[in-house]
Amino acid sequence: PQTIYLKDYTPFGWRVESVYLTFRLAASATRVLSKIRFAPNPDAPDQRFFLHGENLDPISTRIDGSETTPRAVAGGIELDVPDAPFTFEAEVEINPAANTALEGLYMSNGMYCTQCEAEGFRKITWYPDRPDVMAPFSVRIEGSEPVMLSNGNPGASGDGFADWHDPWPKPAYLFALVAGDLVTHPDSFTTASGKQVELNVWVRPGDEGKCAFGMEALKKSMAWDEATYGREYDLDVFNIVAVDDFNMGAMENKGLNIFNSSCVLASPETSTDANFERIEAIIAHEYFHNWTGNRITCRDWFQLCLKEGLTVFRDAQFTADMRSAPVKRIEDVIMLRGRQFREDNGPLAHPVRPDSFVEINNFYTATVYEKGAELIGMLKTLVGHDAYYRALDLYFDRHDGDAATIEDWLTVFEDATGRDLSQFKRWYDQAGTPRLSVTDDFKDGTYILNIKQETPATPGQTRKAPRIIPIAVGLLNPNGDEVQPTTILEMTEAEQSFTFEGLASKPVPSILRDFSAPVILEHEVSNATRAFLLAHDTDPFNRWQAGRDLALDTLLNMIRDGAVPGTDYLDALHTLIRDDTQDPAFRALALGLPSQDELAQMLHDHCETPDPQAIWEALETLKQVRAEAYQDTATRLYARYQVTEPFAPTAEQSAARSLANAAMSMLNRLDGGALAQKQFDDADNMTQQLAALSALIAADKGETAVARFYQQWRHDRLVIDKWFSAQIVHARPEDAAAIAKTLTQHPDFTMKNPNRFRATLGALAMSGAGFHHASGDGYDLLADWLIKLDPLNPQTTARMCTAFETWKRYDTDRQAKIETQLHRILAAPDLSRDTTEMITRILG
Ligand code: HT7
Ligand code: ZN
Repeated sequence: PQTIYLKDYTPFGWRVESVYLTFRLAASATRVLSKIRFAPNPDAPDQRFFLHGENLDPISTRIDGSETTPRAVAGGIELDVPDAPFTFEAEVEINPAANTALEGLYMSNGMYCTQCEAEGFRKITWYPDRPDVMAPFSVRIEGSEPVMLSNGNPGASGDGFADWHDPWPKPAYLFALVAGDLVTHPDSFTTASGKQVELNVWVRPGDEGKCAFGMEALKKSMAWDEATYGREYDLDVFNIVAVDDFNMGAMENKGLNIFNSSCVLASPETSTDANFERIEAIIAHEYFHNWTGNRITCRDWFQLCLKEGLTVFRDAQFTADMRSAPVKRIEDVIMLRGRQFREDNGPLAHPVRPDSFVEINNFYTATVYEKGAELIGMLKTLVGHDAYYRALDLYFDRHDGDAATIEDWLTVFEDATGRDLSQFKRWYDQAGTPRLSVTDDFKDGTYILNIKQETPATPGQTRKAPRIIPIAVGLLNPNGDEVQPTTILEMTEAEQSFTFEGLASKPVPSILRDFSAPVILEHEVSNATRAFLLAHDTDPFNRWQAGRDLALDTLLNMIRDGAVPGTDYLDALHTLIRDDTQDPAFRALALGLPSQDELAQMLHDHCETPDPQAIWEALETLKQVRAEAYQDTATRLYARYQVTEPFAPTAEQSAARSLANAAMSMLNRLDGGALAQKQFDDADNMTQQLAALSALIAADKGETAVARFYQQWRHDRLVIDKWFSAQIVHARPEDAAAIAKTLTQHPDFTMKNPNRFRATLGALAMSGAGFHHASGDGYDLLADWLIKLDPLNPQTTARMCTAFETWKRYDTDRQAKIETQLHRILAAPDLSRDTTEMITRILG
């Protein structure tokens, strides 16, 4: 397969002035008629006329009304065209019913829907399917579907047709069409300038009761973007549609966002608190793309982080404002370390702005999204709050309607602030997670922090230049008072010292507050100091981090030599969780433990070979020891944090439930499952029900609850996804692969639905010691199913190959077993470009 390089970018030879599309819908033979006005692009080096197209049945092609025969070339067609503006017309036939890849126009449960990002539009009709070609689209949909939607504002509609016009020039990846038997949950929003916008959440009949939360989230997002960034909505309608079969979470198509139903449908009975929080964030994310992605889009796919990093940053700001900022930050860092650090330290490491790819779908990664968002956060820290919003105003003013680049973005910041950001740009170009090692000195009232930065080699990049790193630091004196409030140290050298003067005694440093940079901090700190920081730090993130470091230290000692958990950790955590003046959500997070994968990564970082079974056992032992040590506290917390008011998906109620459920899972280890069974029996919401089910499965007492849960929810696909994954994730390691295998034979298992596939095989891949069981059964089963899924859905297959990305961490036996599976997948006949690229990179 061909590799595409950023350095080879050239603009398209033609501008598109207008696009008229007619869809004659038929499940297995949809006709797409296009009429596109092209004019020469004076900025392009040549006027070669190439249009993308894949799996299209050509019916006719005309230039300025005359029939013409295109030349078929790789990935599309070429035509001889006039060297002046002209009209291109084509008719093609496509087969949505046969489209299992879920890219382009496809059917989901009898509903027509599209997914065009990144390169799906070329499966709909001939077109310059690249993000720097922007045009206004007019669409006519002809068919008998009760509801027929496209981008922009509605035009005429009547028996068998509906017209849509989107006045805002957009790239083809933002095109969307939905048609089917849908019902709406309607509402409206009045923008700051007084414009009425009609809002709809469209769902299948029966799901009407699960739309209200999403609609509220949408209205909050619209108001927040006006208040925070001064960005108003720009069409008369905003439609959201829920679709069951979808490769990712949601898609920001102009005026017609399409959502994986798991990311929009919500009700207390069927959704957990975590689901509610995620849905609110994803609705906000897609809505915010209207300005950061749609009005200003990307020049080419190498610039993907321009829209994704910024939009993730914006949605995190939104969640922090709607809920608790420290809790959101801690959750995000847990996720960043679990997914992005893992990626950055393995064979799939790539820069936030990659410089080459084979299949762009493989670059919708934690690095582009989450690390991309961290870069925006660092920029904001470096330039300050006011300058950040000044720069954003300039960005919107200067680039509205553009397909922009990271250079454009950084130039805006340079122009708005006068800062030179050339060193900051390395964050976009260099892969790998920097490691900061810190030592300190104190003499005559002067405290010195010596910091070294180093970034390990990553594929294709052996040498790394030092980056500018904003390191937020505060100092506490030994009685717990803050003697130096948070200050930002700007590290620019490979090694640098920072001095604080006039101190009465040696302070305790609190370094990297609020996780001010996506780095690994290495600093020798005693457990007594960690306990001190857990009790006294004024920065909530670093308080949590101190507790996490204590837990890591305890666990690593247990894994390495079977040490018993020390009292430093147990006592410090106990003091915190007993303190009812502390936010219950914070206490629940402090009770959380590092994942099996994070521990494996830590051991690997210390040049030790992780044993997945030993990691699992250490975690189990620590959970048991904590349960025994905290029994009375857990009993009290469980009673104290029962929510007695009717269920509401608020941060406050969610915090109480998470602490009560953490207490329940401790007590579950001591009472033979009695409390969990009672909670399961009494639950009137999914948060309580699923927590109880998970606890029962983990205690090997889940048989009845598993059967009852299925009976209760067998008609709800999204709840049954939870049923599939809970049985695998909470299984004992030696059982996980066999249970997953049995579940793949369940009548409700289907590999055509990505949610169900992920709930089963994805759950296995995330099950730590279950997936990595020494038998190799987990590897074998996953490989079997990836081979089966690839011909149907390459995008989802390729993404799930990341389960194997950590293979070089493990012992030679496991490595050999995984390598065998990787070669088996690679040898599958007609393996997709997506999966071939992933496996090849993983093999290294
Ligand atoms: N911009 C979207 C990314 C995307 C996608 C979404 C659904 C299915 C396939 C997709 N390929 C790329 C989602 C987002 O970041 O908002
Ligand atoms: Zn996005």
